[in-house]
Amino acid sequence: MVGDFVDYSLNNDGTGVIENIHERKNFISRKAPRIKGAGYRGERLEQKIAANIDNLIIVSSVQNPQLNNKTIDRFLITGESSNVNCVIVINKIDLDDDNNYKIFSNLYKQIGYSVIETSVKENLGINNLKEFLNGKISLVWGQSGVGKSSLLNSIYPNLNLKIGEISKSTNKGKHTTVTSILIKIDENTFVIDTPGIREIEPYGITKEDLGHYFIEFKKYLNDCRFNTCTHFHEPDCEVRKAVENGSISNERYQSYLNILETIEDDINF
Ligand SMILES: Nc1nc2c(ncn2[C@@H]2O[C@H](COP(=O)(O)OP(=O)(O)OP(=O)(O)O)[C@@H](O)[C@H]2O)c(=O)[nH]1
Ligand SMILES: [Mg+2]
Ligand SMILES: [Zn+2]
Repeated sequence: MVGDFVDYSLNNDGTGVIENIHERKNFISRKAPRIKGAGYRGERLEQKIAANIDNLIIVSSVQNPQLNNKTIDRFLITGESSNVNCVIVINKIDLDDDNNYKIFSNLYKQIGYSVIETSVKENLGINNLKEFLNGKISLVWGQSGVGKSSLLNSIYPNLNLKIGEISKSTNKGKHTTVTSILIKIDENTFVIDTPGIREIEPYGITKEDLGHYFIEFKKYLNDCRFNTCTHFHEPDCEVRKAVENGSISNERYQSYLNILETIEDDINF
């Protein structure tokens, strides 16, 4: 897996053989995309993305493709469930004259996340993002076309990563980056550019656990009447009370319900 520490032996011809993979501190994965013809209930395997990550840099863009907070939430719970520090990047702020994206950056800041607003085009927020990458191993993840490779090129001008166009008909990217690569910046700094993905479905998360990965829910979880509470229909649910009195944002709660609904009871693992 990208990011693994391995022992290997080197052959005379320059090829090598991996002999041992060191224990992983963590790894990020998602459900593999649906296979055509397998049907809705077809088996969904785990697709492992990268291991030993310090930062999950979740990149979205205000337009082309349009910002979707429910998608950001899915990336967030993937990171939270793997114990990785999550950082939210909102790119292409030059495309939003009315600054509507501020509603979402404020929402996530309020919850306690680091949110970095950037524009590659107007060179905004680039140094700010660079500081988060310094001395760390960071996985840069998001949908196709949000500007992952552009941001890395702009932070590290020597990289020359391939940049793609945005489709005029769908306003989405064209899957320009095709494989995940780990790039060494200096002795202590590594970044992983990844191919943009179409959908993000977290892997291996149970209905009972989901609430733990919405970090602002945590302080209410122990006070629900049932310890198996899924914060949906159960009586005396402290999470629902917090939504009703405004302590938890309704946007986030709707996002929670939306993900809860997609977790299959029986074939999740
Ligand atoms: N207006 C604007 N366009 C940007 C910005 N950042 C990137 N773009 C454009 O967005 C398009 C896609 O950029 P990429 O860097 O290839 O996106 P990506 O996320 O790496 O896409 P994949 O490799 O397909 O996952 C390119 O046309 C970039 O020029 C920005 O801040 N503002
Ligand atoms: Mg790319
Ligand atoms: Zn509850």
